[in-house]
Amino acid sequence: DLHIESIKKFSELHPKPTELHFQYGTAGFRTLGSTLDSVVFRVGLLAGLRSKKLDGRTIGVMVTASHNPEQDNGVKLVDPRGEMLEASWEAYATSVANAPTTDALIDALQTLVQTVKIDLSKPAKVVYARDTRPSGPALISALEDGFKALGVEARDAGVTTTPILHYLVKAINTKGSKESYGEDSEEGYFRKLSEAFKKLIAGKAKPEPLVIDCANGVGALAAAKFAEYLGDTLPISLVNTSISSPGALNNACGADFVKTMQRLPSGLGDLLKPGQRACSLDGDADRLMYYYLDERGSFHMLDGDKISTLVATFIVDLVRLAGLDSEIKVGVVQTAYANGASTKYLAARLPVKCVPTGVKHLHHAAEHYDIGVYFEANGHGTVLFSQSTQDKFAKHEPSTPAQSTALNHLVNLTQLINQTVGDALSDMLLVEVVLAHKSYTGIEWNSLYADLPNRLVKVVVADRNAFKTEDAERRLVSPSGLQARIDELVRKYEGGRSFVRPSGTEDVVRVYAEATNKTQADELAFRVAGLVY
Ligand code: 16G
Ligand code: ZN
Repeated sequence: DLHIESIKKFSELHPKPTELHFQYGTAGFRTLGSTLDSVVFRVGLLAGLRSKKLDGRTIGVMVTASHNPEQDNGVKLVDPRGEMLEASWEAYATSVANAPTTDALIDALQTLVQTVKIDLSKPAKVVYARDTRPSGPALISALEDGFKALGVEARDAGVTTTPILHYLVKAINTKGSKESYGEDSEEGYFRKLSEAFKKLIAGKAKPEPLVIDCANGVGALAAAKFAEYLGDTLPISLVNTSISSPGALNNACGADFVKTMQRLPSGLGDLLKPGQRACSLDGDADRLMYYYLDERGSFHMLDGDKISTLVATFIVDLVRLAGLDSEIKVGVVQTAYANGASTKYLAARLPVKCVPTGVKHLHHAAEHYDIGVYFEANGHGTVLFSQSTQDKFAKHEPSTPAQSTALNHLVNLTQLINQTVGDALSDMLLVEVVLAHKSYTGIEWNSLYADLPNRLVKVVVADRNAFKTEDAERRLVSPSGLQARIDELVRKYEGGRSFVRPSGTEDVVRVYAEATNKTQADELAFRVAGLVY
């Protein structure tokens, strides 16, 4: 049964704040950490039920608010293969989180059990972790109360990155099978990735040190541990590692700051020599931004689109060199935020698809390719190798030494890349591999194509739900008439492109614009914002 008495007892300790409404969105539940106690407790119950529904396979729970300010927190569920929670459960999660009282909570849970036909006699297993936020420990206790209330067998993965938690979920669920994803521990993750990295860069010139901005978050802990496994194969220097200084997390640093402000994070100014590459992680280490300063001290950003083009073209070349290009097709997935110049560069070389914002959309679209490369411009992304592609790698008999080398590289890439979700540390090693193979500095990488100047603004509106989009968020269907007025404006700008979409994580509408020069891009963005307001 549902352990109703025990759920009631624990639920009384975690009452829902009456005035608040919570929504399981693109990033799970995310808001002020101090308001999330009841939500996280209930997510503990949900995770247990999700596991029972999936025959006792292990579900992941991550407590993080990623790049958000330190006072925010959040919680999301990870499905057994290390992927985002299945979309249909987002609505169940929302209704369970919003049940106003303990009795209403019991009702919501019972409805869920009946609707999706959960066999309550099945075991429930969960693995959970948190980032470094000060509100984390208390929220973890609430989560554990949820586990106790339902009798969940729970494993505490401690303080770790979001992508490592995703890795653990997949490793636990594939343990002992022929699809084993690796040892189910943080050490297993570091060992797997560092071994693949060492094979991939064997014989390549040793790069100059890489400076990593850890956003004063959990990435600092993971990167420091990783450094021990990487040894001198990749000299790194960590900055913004103050995980316990109040207010430091994501403050003027980290991947989101760099992408949004298009400038150097604090703490790096004096460290970088001209041309030396550096990168920023975000608060839970699932986003990555590269950049460098040129001789004149100007900042150049290498964002998710630049990573995507670098990686996709490298993989296409390897597939061809391995003699597999007639059997294995590489494709790229982007969102409307991808810089128009990146789309043009990629589309001249391989299939490119545009999907709505949010990792789950990109991930699912990438699964349709033999090898699917997906990155959001904000630096979140990964590469997926389909099972049949991996089988082809295993069976293929190379006919020349060059083919054999390329094939080995591809196999090692499947080990280096965290295929469950975007992973800043794994992506960073991937970028380093490509740069080493191509003997590129950041400057050569950046010169593959020139970004179109662009501008992103947010607009506070009375009701963002009034904004509905189509064509992968590139066009508005409502409010009616607005898209036609945007089109009319865009036509006046050379190389102009603009779109408007409601945010999935903030109560605002976002306006993106690009044009052939910066002034025009800014002006277009503000004029479109003027139409929205
Ligand atoms: C979340 C998404 C990210 C997306 C962003 C857009 C996940 C894990 N994260 O952070 O992919 O780019 O939301 O935010 O799906 P927005 O809807 O507020 O623009
Ligand atoms: Zn993140």
